[in-house]
Amino acid sequence: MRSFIKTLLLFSAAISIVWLQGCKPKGTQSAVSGDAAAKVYVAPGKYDEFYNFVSGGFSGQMSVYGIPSGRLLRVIPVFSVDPEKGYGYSEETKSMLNTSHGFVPWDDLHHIALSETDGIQDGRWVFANGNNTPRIARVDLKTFRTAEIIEIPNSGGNHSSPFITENSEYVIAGTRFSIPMDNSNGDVPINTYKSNFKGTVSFVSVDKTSGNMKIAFQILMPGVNFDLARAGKGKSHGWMFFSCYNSERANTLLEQNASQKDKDFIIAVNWKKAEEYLKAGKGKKESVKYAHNTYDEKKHSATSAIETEVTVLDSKELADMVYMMPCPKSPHGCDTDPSGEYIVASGKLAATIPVFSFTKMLDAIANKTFEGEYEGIPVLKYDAVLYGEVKKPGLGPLHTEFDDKGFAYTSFFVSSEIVKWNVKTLEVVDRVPTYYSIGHLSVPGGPTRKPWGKYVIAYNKITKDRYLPTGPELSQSAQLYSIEGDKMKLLLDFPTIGEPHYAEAIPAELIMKNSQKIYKIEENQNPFAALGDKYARVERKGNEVHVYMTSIRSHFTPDNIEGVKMGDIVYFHITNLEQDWDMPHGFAVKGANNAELLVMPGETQTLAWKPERVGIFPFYCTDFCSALHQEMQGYIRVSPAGSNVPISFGTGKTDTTSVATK
Ligand code: K7E
Ligand code: CUA
Repeated sequence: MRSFIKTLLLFSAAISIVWLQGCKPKGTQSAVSGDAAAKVYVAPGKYDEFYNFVSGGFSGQMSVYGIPSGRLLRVIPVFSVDPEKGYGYSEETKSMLNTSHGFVPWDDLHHIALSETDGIQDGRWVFANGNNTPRIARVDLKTFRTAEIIEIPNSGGNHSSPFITENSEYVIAGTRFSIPMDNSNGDVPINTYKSNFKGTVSFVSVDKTSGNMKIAFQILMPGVNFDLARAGKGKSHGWMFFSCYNSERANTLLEQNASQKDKDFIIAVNWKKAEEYLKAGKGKKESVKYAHNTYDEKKHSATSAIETEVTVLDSKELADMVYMMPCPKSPHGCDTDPSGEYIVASGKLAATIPVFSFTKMLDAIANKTFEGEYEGIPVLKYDAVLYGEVKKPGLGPLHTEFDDKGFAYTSFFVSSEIVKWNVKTLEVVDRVPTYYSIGHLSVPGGPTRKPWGKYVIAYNKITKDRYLPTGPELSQSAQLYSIEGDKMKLLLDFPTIGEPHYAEAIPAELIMKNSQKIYKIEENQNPFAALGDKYARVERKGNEVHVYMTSIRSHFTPDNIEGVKMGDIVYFHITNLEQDWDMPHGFAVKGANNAELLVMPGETQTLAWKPERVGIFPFYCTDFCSALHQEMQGYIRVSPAGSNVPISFGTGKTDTTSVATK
């Protein structure tokens, strides 16, 4: 044991030299086999086999690629405003980005979780975390739009999130930074970390039908840093496994101070037990403040509510709910295999990959094989819960995914490689270099009970010389490998948007069959909709001017508007009357301190504009919609404050006396 620690220390010293940069794999030639091109070639007009949902990191968005082609299909705005789509700019979408801190137009999105039924991807929703201002978003895969965002209270840095249980009962979030709880006096010296700072993990329930999220309960935890997690599956369904670091509970220079101990923990949470405690009334209601934003597809608008209470279960007080498994050196990834028996922990500074056994863990709990306590929580004996260690796997293991044949694939940031090993025998069977410094990796279905296999995709932090240079910032990138044979084979590089962290891939047919083509105009309940040209109109309400405008190939109704005065706020409510797939219209007005609107068929969206000078302002359609798209334009006249120009409007006529109101 001691020599193990010694090796570890020597090893981590070696690692820390290359830690910041990662090292270039040996032989950086990209040996691509002859048939690689054929394997990724998706002929024009043909579809990809998988959708790949890729986190955008500090772009705050999620992007969607086709696999195997690597073609970018869409960027879904989630936590950051997106002028391309008007997300966060239109009146209808602004409140999606509301938080208890006010409007927060950006976040850092790391992890993706596709919804599951019976531990198999079901293609209904994809969840994502906002790291900075703790939030979880749900994207509806019928529309590829963000449908809901819930803020997480008692949390600082929502990194360990969102991780989904096998029937999407919960998406789970652990706080990266421990902090004083929201309802306590937060004005404390930072060096009182050990007494005042706490961690939480949050269980956010997902409604089976609507997908609506709700914070069911939180568990109060010791003040460590939660990093990643996976739900148990199959036999371990009902458990959740979190990696954590900084068990030293340092509050400064974590680089050194949080790497003192030779072991941190994998924290096992029995959430079925937590549910029992919750039912038995063992939770404490705490007053907090968090935003819960939902997008209504009929009203085409978001509403934001501030919630004021959560129920907290205390891990110190409630027995048999939380256990700790010692884990070498700052674990990062924490992954469960398809059977649910094995829990793979990747210590960033460790020389081996420990694989824990769920069965042994239950035995150790039953036999009280504890080596002590950590903050009132039983710590299980390492040897009692360990299934075995993958020896000499590589440098800096981060994350592990699984295929359908009993193999695991672990990413190694420092040695820039993917290592394939046998889950049962723990033998390394293959390794391939990645270019360069891989973070997460993804096998289609890799985190579920039923991996689809076929490919592993590397998401790399550094690209160096792989693409044409683009100034100081180079593209981040993904690399696609075939895992069909015994040996992994590099097939393709493709650039990604933002910094990719986690991603999930899912067979295309699970999603494309449900893809929505239009919003039905007769179902449009936006209070500002004009459901036909005859309802188009302009109304003054004090200093607000409401323009109820329709768009259809290739004109706006109305397209000439007068009677707006300085000091007014103009609301352009645009209803797209089209009922054809792929027929959005855009809307932009000169000088607006805003973005465009991009309005889908049957939808209504609103742009607010405060004119800042007198004159004639053109507006036009931004999305090339027909041969006469360029003719799809109009003018709005702004007169001085106090002018007596009356409100008037029209398209091709000036008689606006008979206008229906909806
Ligand atoms: Cu490893 Cu934030 Cu999942 Cu990035 S994290 S790599
Ligand atoms: Cu409508 Cu271009």
